[in-house]
Amino acid sequence: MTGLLRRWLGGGTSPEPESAKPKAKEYLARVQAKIAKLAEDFAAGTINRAQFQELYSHYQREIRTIEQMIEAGQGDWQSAVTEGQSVMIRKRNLARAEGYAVYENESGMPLATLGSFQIDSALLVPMLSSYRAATAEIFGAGMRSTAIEGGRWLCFVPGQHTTLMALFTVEVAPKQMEALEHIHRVFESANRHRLASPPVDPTGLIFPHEYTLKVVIAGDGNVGKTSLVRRYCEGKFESSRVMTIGVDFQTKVVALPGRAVKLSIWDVAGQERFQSFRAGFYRGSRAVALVFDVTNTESFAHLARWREEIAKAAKGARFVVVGNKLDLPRVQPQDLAGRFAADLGAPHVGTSAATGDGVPEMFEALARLAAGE
Ligand SMILES: Nc1nc2c(ncn2[C@@H]2O[C@H](COP(=O)(O)OP(=O)(O)O)[C@@H](O)[C@H]2O)c(=O)[nH]1
Ligand SMILES: [Mg+2]
Repeated sequence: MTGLLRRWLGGGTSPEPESAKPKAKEYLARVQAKIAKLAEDFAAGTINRAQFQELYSHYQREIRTIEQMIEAGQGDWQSAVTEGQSVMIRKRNLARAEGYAVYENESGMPLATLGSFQIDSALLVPMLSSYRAATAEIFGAGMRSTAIEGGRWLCFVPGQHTTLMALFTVEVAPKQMEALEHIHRVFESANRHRLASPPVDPTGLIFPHEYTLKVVIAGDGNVGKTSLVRRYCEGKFESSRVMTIGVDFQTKVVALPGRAVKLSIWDVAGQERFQSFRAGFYRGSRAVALVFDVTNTESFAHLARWREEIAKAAKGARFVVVGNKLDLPRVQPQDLAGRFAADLGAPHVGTSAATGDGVPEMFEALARLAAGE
């Protein structure tokens, strides 16, 4: 309890209306309880330092503001209350996994990367080997994490055959690190036969994920749906492609904060003539990308119809609005798309399947929505 608060709760000569006082007192006590809970959360490792620090100062600020308003005799202290903001602070400071990389201990070579693991290998390789030398000495030292350039954090999870490295946007909370350790343990045990007989063929490995979530890529024909999926799943782009007939689907493990989920990505043909059997494909989807082509206003105008058709078949599906072909001169005004997305409560992402810009963001948004984050 702060000195100010104690002074205030202890009585004193506050000039505010008597009725406001017990309520304010009650509210301040609730904030104090939240601070106590915050300390518990940090001690339990469920939040990181940035989350603790900012939430703590948020609560302190709130207490101080209310106290000052009460002292000044302002009855409307409730207007200063910002409940709900703490959720935003927690979210803003949550460490998000940008990507994972699995290195083979024996050869020091990368076996696989998931998500975007953009880190200079001139930095990485010496770090990895000095890290491995250190853990060999301090047996059982377990996982480590370290700050790297740009405020990002790199986590190391040593295993028998491989080392998992995970790149996070900010410092991770201990619980997230535990989750990583768990993922890696499952990875090593599931792949132990392949890992034990080098050279390891990375294509034969399986990557643990929590569950498979179905997502759908919808929108008119020719907006670039198939190209976006190809770019994300196969890392390539072909400028001339045969139009999609019917439906295609691919799966891909996506890195989310401290965990991985597998998306099964359904690419629905945009052609009107297939509408009769489209409904079936929407069923069970958790998140949907409504894709339009920024050089084609009609493709944007049709999104409302796509949304309606999908909402009927997949109740509760969430949406992300995607403007593709950003590498070309834009015709569809950006603010209209932004407003359309905001009305749906949907994120709005700009992409280019041709250059790859925005593509990971699009699929991560889908994964987060599908996972219910
Ligand atoms: N310049 C450019 N062309 C694209 C992009 N995405 C797709 N295309 C092209 O647009 C056409 C239609 O793409 P496709 O993926 O088949 O569209 P879909 O019918 O929605 O699946 C193809 O010729 C692609 O090469 C992009 O981001 N930029
Ligand atoms: Mg297609």
